[in-house]
Amino acid sequence: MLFQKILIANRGEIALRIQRACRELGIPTVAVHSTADATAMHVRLADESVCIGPPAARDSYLNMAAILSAATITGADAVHPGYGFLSENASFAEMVEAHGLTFIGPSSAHIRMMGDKIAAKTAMASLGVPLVPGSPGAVADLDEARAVSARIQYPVLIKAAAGGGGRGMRVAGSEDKLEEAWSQARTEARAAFGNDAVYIEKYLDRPRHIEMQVLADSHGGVVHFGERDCSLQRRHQKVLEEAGSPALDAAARDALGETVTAALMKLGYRNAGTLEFLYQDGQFAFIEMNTRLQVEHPVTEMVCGVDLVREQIRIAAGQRLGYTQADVSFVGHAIECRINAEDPVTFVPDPGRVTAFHAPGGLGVRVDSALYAGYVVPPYYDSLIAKLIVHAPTRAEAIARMRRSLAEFAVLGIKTTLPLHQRIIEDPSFQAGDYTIHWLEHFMAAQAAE
Ligand code: MV4
Repeated sequence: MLFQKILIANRGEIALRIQRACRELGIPTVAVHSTADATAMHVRLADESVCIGPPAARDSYLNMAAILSAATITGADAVHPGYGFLSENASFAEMVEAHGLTFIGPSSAHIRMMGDKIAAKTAMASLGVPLVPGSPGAVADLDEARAVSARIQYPVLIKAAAGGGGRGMRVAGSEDKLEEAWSQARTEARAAFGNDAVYIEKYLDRPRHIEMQVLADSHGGVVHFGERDCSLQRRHQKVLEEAGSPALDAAARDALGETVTAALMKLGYRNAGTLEFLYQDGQFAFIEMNTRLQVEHPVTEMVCGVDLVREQIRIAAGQRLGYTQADVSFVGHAIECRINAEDPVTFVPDPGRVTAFHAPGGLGVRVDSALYAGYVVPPYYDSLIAKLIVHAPTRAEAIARMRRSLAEFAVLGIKTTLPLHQRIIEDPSFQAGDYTIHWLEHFMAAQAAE
C-alpha cells in the first residue's frame, strides 16, 4: 500500500496530471480549490474536494494552514505540491511532515539548500559538477566585485542568491558599468527577496538552456532521464521545450547524466529533481537546481516511457526505483508547446469564457489541460491553459506532427498563443534546431517588423 489518500495542493492541468497517476495507482485524491475554482475540472474529477479560501493565491493555494486543515479533515496521508505555489517552500514541506503526512518531494533540507543559489552551486561544485567561472560564494562589497570581475573577465552577471527565474540579475559589460549594476542588483534583490546577498558569474552571451531530469529513491538508487532543451523562452517564461536537445548527441547526454547522477547520489537527494545548465561552445555549466516536478516533464515522459508522477509517489512511499540507468532508453523525439490564454503577439493575458474547445489527438499526441467548453479562465492565476505534447521517431516527424496538431486545436472565445507556435515551427532556424536563449526575442522582433 502506497498511500491511503493524496491531497493535491494545486490547480489546473497539473492537478489533473497528478490525479491521473493517483487513480492508476488506486489511490483516492483530495482536490483543494479557491472560491474562483469551484467549477474547475480538477475539482470535478477528484474523489473529494475542499474549498481553501478566496481567489487570491496567497489566501488559498499558498495558504499552508488551510491546506493542512484540508488534509487533516479528509484523512489524507500525503501531499503532492505540483509545481509553483508551495512546491519549493521548505517550511511547507516541514509542516506537512510535522503533521504526520508525507510530502511527495525532496527533504526540506534539500529544498532549502537549492533555494539558496549560492549554496546550490557550492554543493554542486564540491560534487564535481561544472560551474560557470565566478565568485566562490557571496560577494560582500564593490571592491570584491571588482576583483572577481577582473579575474573572470567582463562581461559579468550579478545574480541574487535568493533569485532564480531571472529576477535580480544585472549584466556589467565593463568595469565602468560595474558600480551601477552592483547597486541595482543589490537593491532589486533586497526588494524582491528581502535578501541582498549576490554572487557574480562570467556572462555567457549565447547559451542554450539545457536541463537534466533525475529521480532518486531513498535507498541510494539514482537514475537520469536525459535532457530537455528549454531555450525557447520569453522574459524567463518557457514557451516550447524539446527532449532531447537538438544540440546534444547520445555521448554528451550520457556524460552529463553520469555527472549529475553521481552528484545526487553523494548528496543523498530524494525524489524528482532537475539540474539546469547553460550550454555554450560545447561546455556545460550548472546554474540552478529545481526540486519540483516541472511543467515540461511530459517531453521526458514521452521519450523515456516513464510516468514521473507515479515514480514520485512510489519514491515518497519508500519504494525502490527497481531499475538502473541501463534500463532507461530514449526513443524518438518529443516537443511541448505551452498554450497560454494570452495575446500571441503582446503576451497580455486574456482570461474569460472558452466558448468552444477541441483538442487534437491521434498517434503520438498528448494534451495536458483542465480546459472544457464553457469554462471561464480566471484572471487570478498563471495563464497556462494547455500543454500540447507530440512524440515521433525523429525530430522532423515530431515537427510535422506538431504542425498538424496545432492546426486541429481549437480554443474559441479567448486569445491563445496557438498562432505563435504555428509561426515558430515554420521557421527554418527552429527547424534546423539552431537557437539559443535569445532566439525567441529576435524572432518576435522580426515578426513585429514585417
Ligand atoms: C546566466 C546567463 C548568462 N550567463 N548566467 C536567467 C534565469 C536564471 N535561471 C539564469 N539565467 C541566466 N543566467 C550566466 N552566467 C543567462 C541567463 C538567462 C537565461 C537562462 C536560461 C533561460 C533563459 C534565459 C534568458 C535570459 C538570461
